[in-house]
Amino acid sequence: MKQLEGQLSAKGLKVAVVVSRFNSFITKELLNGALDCWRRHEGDEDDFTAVWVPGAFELAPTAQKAAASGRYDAVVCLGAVIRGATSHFDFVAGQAAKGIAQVAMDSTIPVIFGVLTTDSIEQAMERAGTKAGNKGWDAMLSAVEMSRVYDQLT
Ligand code: INI
Repeated sequence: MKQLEGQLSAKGLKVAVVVSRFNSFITKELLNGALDCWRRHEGDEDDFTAVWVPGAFELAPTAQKAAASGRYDAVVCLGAVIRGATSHFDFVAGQAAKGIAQVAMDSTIPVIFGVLTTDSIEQAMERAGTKAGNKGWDAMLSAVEMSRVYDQLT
């Protein structure tokens, strides 16, 4: 049996992290988690670019441009859509997920979904570095792994 899997080393990789300003008290923590994961997996801080956008709705089109630029080995999208904070939660969350999935399908590099969609601020805080871990950290680990998988498939 042949098996293929991605190594968890970011050595020599370049990443763009598209991060939304909306709910920035949460997304800043997701970004910190992503950077921590990058550093702990041999990534160079100079090869980590954060791209700030207004909200989750803007993540997909910006990720598409970053992926198409040819400058990065992976793109990570970070955001927080909180039901209690918006009457159009389903629209914003759904569009972000659909848009990022579409960009991921159309790109030659991995495009990773690191968007929290929660019912409450408390649930978002739990996933941004408190009791349920840090979704930004997890998203970056997926980016490193998937970049190494794609390396072997192309
Ligand atoms: N953007 C978010 O990232 N999270 C939210 O919870 C949110 N709410 O509540 O509406 C949100 N809205 C802004 C949206 O993403 C766009 O930035 C805005 O509509 C401009 O296109």
